[in-house]
Amino acid sequence: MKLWLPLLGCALLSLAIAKRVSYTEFQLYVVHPETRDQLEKLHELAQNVDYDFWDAPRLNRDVRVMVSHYDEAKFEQVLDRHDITYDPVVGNVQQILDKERATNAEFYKRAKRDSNSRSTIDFDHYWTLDEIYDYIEEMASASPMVTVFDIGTTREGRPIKAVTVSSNGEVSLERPVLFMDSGIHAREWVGVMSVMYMFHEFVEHSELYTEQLSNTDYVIIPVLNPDGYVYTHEVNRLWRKNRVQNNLLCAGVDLNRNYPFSWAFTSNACTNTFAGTEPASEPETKAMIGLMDRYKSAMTTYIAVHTSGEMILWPWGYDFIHCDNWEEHDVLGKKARDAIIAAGGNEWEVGNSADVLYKASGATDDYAYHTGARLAYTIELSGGGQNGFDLPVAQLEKAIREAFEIYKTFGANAGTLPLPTPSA
Ligand code: 0X9
Ligand code: ZN
Repeated sequence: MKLWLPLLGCALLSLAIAKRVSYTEFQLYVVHPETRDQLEKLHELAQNVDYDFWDAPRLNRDVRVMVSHYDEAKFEQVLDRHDITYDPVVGNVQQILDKERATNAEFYKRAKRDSNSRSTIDFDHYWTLDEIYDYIEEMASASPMVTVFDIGTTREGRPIKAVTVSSNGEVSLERPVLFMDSGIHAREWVGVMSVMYMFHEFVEHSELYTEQLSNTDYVIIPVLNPDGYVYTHEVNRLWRKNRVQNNLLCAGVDLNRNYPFSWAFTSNACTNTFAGTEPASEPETKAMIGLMDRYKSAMTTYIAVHTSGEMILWPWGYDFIHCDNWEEHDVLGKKARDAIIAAGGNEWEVGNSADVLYKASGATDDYAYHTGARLAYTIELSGGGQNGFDLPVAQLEKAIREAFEIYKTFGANAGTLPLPTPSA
């Protein structure tokens, strides 16, 4: 049997390259843990590669889990044994993905037809990596506020691009910087779109945002995992990690477990949260660390943009420890939450990352806080309910406008903060 494994690996690999991954044979469950024991059990199941948890298990919350039809009976048996209630909500996950793809393709075609020489700038469809890169480059040529540069190259040879926005032109390091990234998790498209929306508003309608732009500079990595992002557009919509080939069977490091602060070893390279072979093993991580190093003397605020769950989370995330200035984080987080409510959104949860969500080591937020950002948040935007990461495009604009309320609140605040004191 052993001899066949490499062959099987190669076969799977070439299949993955050639063909779009299909989720016809996958079932989506909504599971509802009601006791500590049940919660514990779900945390344990989340480590199993056969079950794709779309949400972190939380008490008395709906948790979406995708399971192949092959593993269904086994999964239901475990849930029954622990009296965990569940509903099988979608029998064929591919149907959701197809619907999103069709609408997206339709918008894409229309946008291409309508635009003459301009890049696509509608928020009615999910942008491809090329669209994102074309747009920021175009803005860099058109606006003195914008600078674009490459901060590294991925394993598959794509550039990782950063873009800065400053009403002074260049980021001088003499005034506060708000540093942010999205797309570290490939499938979390809504986050990327929200950042592109902010960029678009700040650059093309800058006169409306003097409070945000007059004393704050922005350093943005719109897609921190370009290989993964392209892979979600072209092959597997539900891919999360980067695309490094770990071994014959499994690819991908979870870049949000790869940072060299409180990095924790994980043994199974096939899991969705594989942390890499060592801290900062990945080129995307190295690129981001380099960029943060360059701006850290002015970085007052950091935002990691993710989906989903409607949460504003503050450090630490690697353990149940509140960071020193957690109250300052909490007050500002709640201000952003109020702005979302005023704009017609839900009441988001604001709190400590480990308490509200779960403990996770080696993430960007803890790294940024450790590096000297006075305020460091992870935000989890609105998701698509039973559609998972496929928020229908009809709801996209609402979700990105809500995120924009956070960016405006944090952006205005960032400019009022003193520059970090250099560490000895
Ligand atoms: O698990 C993650 O990386 C983030 N959630 S997601 O569902 N988008 O994958 C949360 C990271 C929170 N930060 C820390 N725990 N440090
Ligand atoms: Zn994420």
